[in-house]
Amino acid sequence: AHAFWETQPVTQFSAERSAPELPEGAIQPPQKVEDVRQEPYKLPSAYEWCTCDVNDAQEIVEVYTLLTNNYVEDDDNMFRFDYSKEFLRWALKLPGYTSQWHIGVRAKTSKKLVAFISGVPARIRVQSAVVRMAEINFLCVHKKLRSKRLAPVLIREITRRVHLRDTWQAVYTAGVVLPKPLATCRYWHRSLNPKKLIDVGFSRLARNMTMARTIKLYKLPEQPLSPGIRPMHPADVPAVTALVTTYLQQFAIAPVLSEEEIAHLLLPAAGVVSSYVIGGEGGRVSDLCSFYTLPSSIIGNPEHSTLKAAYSFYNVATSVPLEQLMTDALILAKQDDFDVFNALDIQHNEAFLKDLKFGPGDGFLHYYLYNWRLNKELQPRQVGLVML
Ligand code: MYA
Ligand code: JJ1
Repeated sequence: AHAFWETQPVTQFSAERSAPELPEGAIQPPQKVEDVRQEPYKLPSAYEWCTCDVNDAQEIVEVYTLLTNNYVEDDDNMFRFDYSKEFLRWALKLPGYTSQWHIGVRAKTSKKLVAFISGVPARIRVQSAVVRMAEINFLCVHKKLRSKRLAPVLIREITRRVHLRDTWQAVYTAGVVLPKPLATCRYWHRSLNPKKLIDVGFSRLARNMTMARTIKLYKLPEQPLSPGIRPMHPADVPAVTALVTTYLQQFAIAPVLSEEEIAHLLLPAAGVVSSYVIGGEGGRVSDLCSFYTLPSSIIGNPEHSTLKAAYSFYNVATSVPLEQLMTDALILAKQDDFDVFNALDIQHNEAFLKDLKFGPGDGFLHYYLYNWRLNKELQPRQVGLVML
């Protein structure tokens, strides 16, 4: 059923390879870098490989345009992720990144970009092992080139280029089921602008509810509840790194983040990422909440062209209840004109989702590891890693 994935070092669905007596860890031993295949994989003759320079103003527009027109949609094809250029640059330029892992496919004659896949370096702790990995994201094949087995070629090529950097494992997420999810998580949604969400078909008026009652139900205070909550500053990086590091230790899978990575991922960037802290003036930061900006195009709506969504990122509460901290995240997102606040049921999110009036979405996110085996599927609450 999976002609490609059956050939890859991933946990298979079949009983044989998921037998619990097999050891946890690498499925295949690392090769020698000098033994890694030197030639790129073969593409159909009308296409050629390119590396995309995300620092180049024109090349980032090409990646943006491919994704904005061809990337992930919901099950009913009503919404499509619309990652901004600034966001893509941020997500692809993580400390230690290489443009060798920002891989495009162009049509030879027109030079049009028709496919893309990316990787960024990360250290991921899986239970007690800290493993150097590539985080793979933004796999996309133009709609007109679908079902021609181009995706396996892109995956093989990025695998080769990751191997050339002496890296033998990867982590990725997808909305589709592949062999074999490490964890299956659900999206939850908190309406901030219920009228627009209903108008565009993102949500529906509940039975026995009027629009006026719905608007009242989702109303939030104008100002955050926690005195002193403020945007994170560069001076907070060491304290936030310490806070996040301790927090992430409790999960079965989580990133190990350096100060440099925390600075890159969490320092506020307009239209990309928002982070707020409590405490820290000369002392230690006690709490952190953060979310990233990922709008979706609304497909074929004459009134509204985009849905402005905030996605929960890393949140740590120590001086206030988590529910209060996340209420502040909702208030701050509302102040910034977001229409909806999205979160997965990972981390400690289950503890506040229902009380803060999030509702379950129709989308799931499956987490996967390449060339790393675990004996047991994880519960969403054991997942600490957020992929962009
Ligand atoms: S997840 C987001 C993926 N992107 C989208 O969903 C955007 C919209 N869709 C598309 O652009 C295309 O439909 C894609 C497939 C490109 C997804 N992950 O070329 P095909 C398998 C992995 O004929 P197309 C993200 O970015 C499928 O099961 N495999 O199909 C993380 C089948 O294999 P098999 C997928 O529809 C990506 C084969 O591809 C996915 O034209 C992580 C069919 O190929 C998927 N999301 O193109 C990638 N969807 O026959 C893996 C389909 O076996 C990284 N397929 O069932 C692995 C680690 C690599 C590094 C390792 C280093 C050590
Ligand atoms: O956004 C999603 N679903 C929405 C819209 C559904 C439209 C019809 N299909 C949804 N809305 C209900 C909200 C409602 C608000 C009030 C309270 C009750 C709930 O459920 C879904 C997630 O739920 N999104 C997707 O399906 C997009 C794809 C998700 C997979 C992402 C893969 C990422 C890959 C790369 O890393």
